[in-house]
Amino acid sequence: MTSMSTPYHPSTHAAATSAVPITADDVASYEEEGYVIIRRLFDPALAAEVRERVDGMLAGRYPSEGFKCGRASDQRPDDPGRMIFQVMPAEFPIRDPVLRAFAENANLLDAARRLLRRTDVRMFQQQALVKEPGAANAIPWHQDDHYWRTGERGSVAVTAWTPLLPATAANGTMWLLPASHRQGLQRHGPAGGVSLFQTIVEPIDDSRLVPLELDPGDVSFHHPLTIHGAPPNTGRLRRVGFAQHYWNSPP
Ligand SMILES: O=C(O)CCC(=O)C(=O)O
Repeated sequence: MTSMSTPYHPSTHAAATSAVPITADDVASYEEEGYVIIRRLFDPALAAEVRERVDGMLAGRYPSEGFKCGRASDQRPDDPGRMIFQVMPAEFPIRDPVLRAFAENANLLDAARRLLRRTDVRMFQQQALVKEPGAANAIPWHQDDHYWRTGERGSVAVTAWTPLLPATAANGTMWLLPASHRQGLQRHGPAGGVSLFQTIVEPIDDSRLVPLELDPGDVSFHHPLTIHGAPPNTGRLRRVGFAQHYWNSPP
């Protein structure tokens, strides 16, 4: 989930060759279910490097100029987004070298291109969302296209979500509603107070929700109309989620 901001223009458009090929079954599953999980799409050591930068920026160990860094939403003292911490580039090219390199990761880009069945796809935004244990840090049910409107723009998009630490149902991982991308764009409204985070207004069928129990290196790709969100972190371990968003649109 991100609001729209300056799109990213990569300096290189590497013709990616994937070490983990996306199969025709993966593409079919993505199109049918609105998401697909690819295990070990990249080296978990890379997730550790990215996490060091995210945590380091939040703690002030690395420069965070050019990023939105801190509380994900802080519109008022009762904003539910205050207990979620984010690192999100506000300028492109991304200033941090590790996050910039991750934005250009060939396996992720290649997977996004294959799932969208086109080659003119590029990353336009990335966002780390950190949820500490025991805080009221749910991310409300939403569709990314509520923020992006790619459907109205006639473009295609996909979100790659990966945990930088093991993500489980207990520690507030993301949950998805399979096949919900077929139901069109839902009405969104305020989520329990004044916040940048919005939620789907109508009740959703929570009996069919699927938790993304993933390890670093695993990636879930979801469609911009797939309903998703995340309950609070009620576990003992931190949850560090990292999303990269890809599309084919001109700025
Ligand atoms: O990190 C999360 O739990 C939510 C992220 C999200 O909404 C997204 O990547 O589209």
